[in-house]
Amino acid sequence: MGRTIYALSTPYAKSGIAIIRVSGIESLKSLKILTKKDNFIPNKATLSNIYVNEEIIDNAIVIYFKAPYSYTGEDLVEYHIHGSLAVIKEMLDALALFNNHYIANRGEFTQIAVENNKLDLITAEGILDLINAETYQQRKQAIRSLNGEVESTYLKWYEELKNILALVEATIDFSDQEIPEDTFTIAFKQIDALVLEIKKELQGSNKINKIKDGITISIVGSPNVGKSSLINYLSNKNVSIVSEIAGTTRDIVETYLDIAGFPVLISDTAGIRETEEIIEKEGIKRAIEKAITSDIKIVIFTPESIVLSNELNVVIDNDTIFVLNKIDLTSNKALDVNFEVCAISLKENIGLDLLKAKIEEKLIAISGLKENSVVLQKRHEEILKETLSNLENSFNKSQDIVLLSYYIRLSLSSLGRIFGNFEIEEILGKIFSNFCVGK
Ligand SMILES: Nc1nc2c(ncn2[C@@H]2O[C@H](COP(=O)(O)OP(=O)(O)OP(=O)(O)O)[C@@H](O)[C@H]2O)c(=O)[nH]1
Ligand SMILES: [Mg+2]
Repeated sequence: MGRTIYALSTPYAKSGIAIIRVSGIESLKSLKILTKKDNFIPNKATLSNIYVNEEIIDNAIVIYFKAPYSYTGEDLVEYHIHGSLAVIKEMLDALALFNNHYIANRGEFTQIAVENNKLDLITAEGILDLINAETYQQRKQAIRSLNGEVESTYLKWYEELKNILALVEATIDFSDQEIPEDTFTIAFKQIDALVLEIKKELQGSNKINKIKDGITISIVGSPNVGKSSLINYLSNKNVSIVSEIAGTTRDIVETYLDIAGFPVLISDTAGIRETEEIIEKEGIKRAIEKAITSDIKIVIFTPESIVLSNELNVVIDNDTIFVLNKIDLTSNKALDVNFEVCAISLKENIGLDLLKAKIEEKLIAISGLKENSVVLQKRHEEILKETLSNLENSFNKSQDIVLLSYYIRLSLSSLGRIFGNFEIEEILGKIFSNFCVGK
């Protein structure tokens, strides 16, 4: 007999309502005992007392979902109890005492749902992403995989590969006769197109993965130009010390931000100048290293110092935003520079909305959002890379039709793993261990 599992599906914290889910063949039995009621109509919410040791511990809404019409496909009961830490604890303790009731492992509800074909693997992975999404853009990405957008692309490729295989294998069957000349040509053309598509998807995903992992921005420039003032303004916090003394910031000061739904890690750095001071020197070295490795660089000048020092020149690339701060100090708005500059005053609040719009524009460009790419799961990425290498192998073995079909078969079987076609047990454990308990 299968296990009956239970878990708190909401956070273990004081809240209005907490939900405990119980899934498995004995879930109805424990429900009846806990409520002292016998008749439960599936899918119907019922207000009921919960009894533990003859004592009423809560008044809760309970819902019984009859197999197979539940999230897991098993009999499933939801207890919507009051979110008191005492009630939650007593409920969990009471459930633990029932026969064959076990606390659920991470993601076990969803794993059972996949095993019972209530969900496919790719959708389950999308659910995991959705739960982990912290910003608007991350949530949007997750919903795309939940809606089957990713899956339909994979399915299309799978079908195409099957057709190519059919074409090639049909030729093998006639191998004692003359192999039609154009079989190879057609097959290679189709494989070539598929290889290109998969490569494009992988490249797009590399870019857009930043939506998942976070985009890094660093603020660099000479001392005293307003770098720390800018990080404080953007983060709306006093993260970095601001002073009129040049060389205030030495260490890298970092903070997490949500800019237009993008997860961003932004760094304030030491002002770059010639110095013999050993600590400042180290700070400047770190500032340059940080800037070079950041996705976006914000380089700040002031009207009195619009020069690109050699050190700053090193960090500049296509993803650099040039900012001219302290324009309140000058009446001369005409700038003698050959690059686009965003003129602002952090003191007088001038041009800041434009700067923010510029940063957003860069975030969109850098994240591949425009190309409509999709964030690929690491698992999918690995499978696609393997499929690609098998497909590319098939090119190399082009002279031999039997080898060609062998590599197409290999490609098919690697791609098939995306849908969980093979080695299901092995991958299930890996995926679901990232879920939270109760899901
Ligand atoms: N007039 C004017 N002063 C500003 C503006 N922005 C910042 N400041 C002042 O400029 C000084 C330096 O600002 P910070 O933000 O500490 O400059 P920084 O680039 O971090 O300097 P270091 O850490 O020394 O490299 C402070 O006194 C700020 O108040 C501005 O737009 N206009
Ligand atoms: Mg500073």
